[in-house]
Amino acid sequence: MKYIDEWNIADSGISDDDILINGNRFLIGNGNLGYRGTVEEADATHMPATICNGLYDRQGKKWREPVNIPNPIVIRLFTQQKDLLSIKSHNLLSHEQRLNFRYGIFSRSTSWNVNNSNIQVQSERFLSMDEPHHLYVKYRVITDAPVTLLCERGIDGLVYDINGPHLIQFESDQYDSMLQLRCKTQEQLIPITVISEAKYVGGDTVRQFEQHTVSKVPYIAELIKIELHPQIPFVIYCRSSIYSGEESSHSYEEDIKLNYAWNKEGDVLYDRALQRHRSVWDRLWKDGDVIIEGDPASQRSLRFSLYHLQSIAPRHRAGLSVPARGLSGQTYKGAVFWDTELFISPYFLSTDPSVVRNFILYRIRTLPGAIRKAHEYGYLGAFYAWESQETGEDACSDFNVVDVFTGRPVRTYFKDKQIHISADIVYAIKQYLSMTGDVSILTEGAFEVILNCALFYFSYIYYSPMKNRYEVLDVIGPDEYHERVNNNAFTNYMVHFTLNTALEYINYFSDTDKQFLSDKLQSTGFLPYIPLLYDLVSKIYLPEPNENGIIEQFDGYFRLEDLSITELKKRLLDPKEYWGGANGVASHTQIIKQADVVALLHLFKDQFSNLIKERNITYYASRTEHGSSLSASMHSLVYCDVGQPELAFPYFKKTAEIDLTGEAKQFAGLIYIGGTHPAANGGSWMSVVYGFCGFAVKDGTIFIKPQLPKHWKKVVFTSYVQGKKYTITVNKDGYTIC
Ligand code: IFM
Repeated sequence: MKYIDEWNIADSGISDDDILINGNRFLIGNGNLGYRGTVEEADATHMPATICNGLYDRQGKKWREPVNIPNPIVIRLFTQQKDLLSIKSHNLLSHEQRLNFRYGIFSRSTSWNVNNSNIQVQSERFLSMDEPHHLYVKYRVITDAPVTLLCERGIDGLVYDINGPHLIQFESDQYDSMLQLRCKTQEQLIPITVISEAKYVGGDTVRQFEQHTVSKVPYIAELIKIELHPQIPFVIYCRSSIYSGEESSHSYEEDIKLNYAWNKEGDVLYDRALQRHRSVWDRLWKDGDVIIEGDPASQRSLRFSLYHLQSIAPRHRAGLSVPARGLSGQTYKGAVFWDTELFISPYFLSTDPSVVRNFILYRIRTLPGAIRKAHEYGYLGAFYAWESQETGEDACSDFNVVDVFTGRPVRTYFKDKQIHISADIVYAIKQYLSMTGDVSILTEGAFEVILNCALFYFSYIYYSPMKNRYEVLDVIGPDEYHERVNNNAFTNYMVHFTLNTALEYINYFSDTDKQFLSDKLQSTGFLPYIPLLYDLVSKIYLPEPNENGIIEQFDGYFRLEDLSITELKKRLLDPKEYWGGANGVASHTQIIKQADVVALLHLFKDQFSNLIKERNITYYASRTEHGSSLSASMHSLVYCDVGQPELAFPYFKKTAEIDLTGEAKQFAGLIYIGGTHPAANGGSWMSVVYGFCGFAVKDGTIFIKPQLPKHWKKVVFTSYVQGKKYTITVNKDGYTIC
């Protein structure tokens, strides 16, 4: 990996591993679509992917997952002998691909030796931030000696799928330079239309079109014969359009009209589209950038993280959220986890609260699915999907990992027992309300979400008459290695928080809109439980620190074997074996997967003293594998909170660099889990703004507690609070807010 400057990275790797990792690193996206950073000649083995936010499919009994749309930008060059010029060709001279993450522009420069002439391809592409359905490519070929090449430009329906194939009923069409590939998803027959249009600009180049379609559906392409003259470039300006569902149903005649314009002046239209795209990015960075002075590497990795967040933010359609691996592929079934609410939302809450509003609308829209899930388990209210797709049904399977020794699926209880998910959503709603004051979201459905989540916990928790307290039994906390534990401190505090929040907004509506309150209490079935709410709030068990100041992660945790991670690793028989579940090496020890008590200390930082936070982070940090990308940021936040920014710094680096270095876990058991890490990206912003700058908002007032790492000089960031924009500058000794 080459770091060119603070907005540009490059890589020249061509191995299979490089191709896989670069697919994520060089990803471009516009909130609607994500397109992996693969080269134009890629076939399915490079795992190119075009992912459309919110579009899922199921093949047979396999996992539902995002649909990988037919690859809209296949451009392949062949010699006259029909040898493909690819990054895998023996005659490759050089290859480098770049990402400009200021503007979400992928580019590549590759050269080959063909019969002693040096052929160079330079291309650039962007997924328009201005037009959610359009992907633009400029592909330029130049040579230093006369040469004849064949060029194939097409749309490829043969794509890589984890659990596919997902696409059926292919049809293709060609009109002039416009190619169309239409198909449907297997499960719900959702129509997909992919269009590719090209304007060819050749200067003095003589082109002989052999315009015909390669009709072996699902691939459609146009073949061109190009006579290249030295130093006279041949350029393809390509516009791809991708539509699914109702958006697919535009008229072919209309497409033809648009294509007429593209044929005529595609080069000019390309430049205009690029300009518009860049101005949207300029606008996004105005509020969304964070400046770090004194540490170019941190500046770069933070910006790279923010780039990834911006390029997956669903701004084009109401009620969409962000999958845990963004729009980088099919990993984790493209599902929305708690990552959105607790790790991704904070960034947008400060820089563009409308995005968080959309996340909440998504949870409002999927509330019926959460109510169904609660019902299926015999509970009341809303038990949100651990892995949520477009309807809120839980996509999480009963068997999330595979035993490497037997090849058998392992029963995991993530979906059944990570009940904190409902509370995480309530937590995010509360943050949104406190930061924006936008109470309208409550009457648009968020109040019902809160009531239903509280109701779910009513029906989940148990009263212990002996202890005269309510307990939360049989759960999984954030640390997924220890399943089905009792009184996970994180979960108990979150349940308490939810009940309190329900109470707060019941009181709010009791003062402001009694009719609305009464309607909602009736319709949600909450009314009979109001008296219980007070009892629950006051008697729920909130684990306290022990005599050493440590909060036990769950009942009995301290009795588990206490050993170091190094010792535990020595017990592994296979590097890919799963550490958790019934038989995992970590399950019967105090080694945990990710921040758990530490996450609790961050979320409820005002409820614990510095001493308690210090003791707990010291205790748990050494027992945490950080097997989840959600872990490092929480550690950096709590280390900052206790005034130890130098200890926080390596955790910040880890979370901020995850998608730059690509050094993240690629497998859980035998299951591929690679892709981008939006939660870690959001975590890097939190580490800087909440952590090193000590930014907090209480009752509409901004608080700053600067504790920058020694080598940082200054941080500048933006935050909206109650609709007003503030620019905050933090340096070693102080800060300004204006
Ligand atoms: O939500 C996380 C979970 O906490 C750990 N496993 C991966 C999920 C998606 O990022």
